[in-house]
Amino acid sequence: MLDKNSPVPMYIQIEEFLKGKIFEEEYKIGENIPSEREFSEQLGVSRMTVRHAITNLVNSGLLYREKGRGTYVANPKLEQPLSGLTSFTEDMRSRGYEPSNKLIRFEKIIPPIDIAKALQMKTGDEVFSVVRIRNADQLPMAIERTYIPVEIIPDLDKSMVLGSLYSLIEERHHQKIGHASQLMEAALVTKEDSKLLNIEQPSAVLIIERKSYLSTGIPFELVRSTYRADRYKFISEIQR
Ligand code: 16G
Repeated sequence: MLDKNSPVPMYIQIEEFLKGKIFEEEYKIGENIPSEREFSEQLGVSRMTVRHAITNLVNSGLLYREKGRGTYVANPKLEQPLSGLTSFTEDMRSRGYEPSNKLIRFEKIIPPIDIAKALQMKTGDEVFSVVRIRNADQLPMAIERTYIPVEIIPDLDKSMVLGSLYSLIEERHHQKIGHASQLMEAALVTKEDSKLLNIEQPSAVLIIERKSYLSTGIPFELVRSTYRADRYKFISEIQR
């Protein structure tokens, strides 16, 4: 199966061998693959070579590593359109995943000056500072750090942010969500976020900062989201 005399490097042969097992579904989505040690014994190559092959497949999104647990076959990355102003809950439901949130922080604070400015608030006005891990079918997809002016939802409490913020605004508060501006950048996951997202360091993440406005033109949220780059692709339609 592996040809030590071939000019094709051993790690590439192992990559092809593993890809074959994944495409033939011998290793199924979400399943643990054998350890580096097991492969190196089975294939008669060094662990370094096996690690090289596995790392390449992790980088290309076919496999992912979970801290202290092993390597798994990844779901194909989720394709997230960059066009509509949709919520996480809507995005996941439309794809057949069950969204859930883990609340990491919920505080009422006086925001740092840059946040107050972005949200067009007066000095001394308070915001809710909310940190949530957003899961799809129990798997962490992103961390969202959200600032919401207290004035927008004065009675906001912990239990409410365990559900959808957008439906709270639209259905309970009968406010219309209008538009948003977004910026996206690549980064390496921080130590804190690697724990929250259950990924290794170093791993790539995508950061999206969204400022959203009610249809009245008043900003109602400033959100910094950290998405797992091994779970997401962002897509958009463009025209000439
Ligand atoms: C999305 C939004 C975020 C918004 C959240 C509301 C991006 C980059 N971010 O994740 O700004 O707060 O949805 O979701 O898309 P929810 O209604 O499920 O709480």
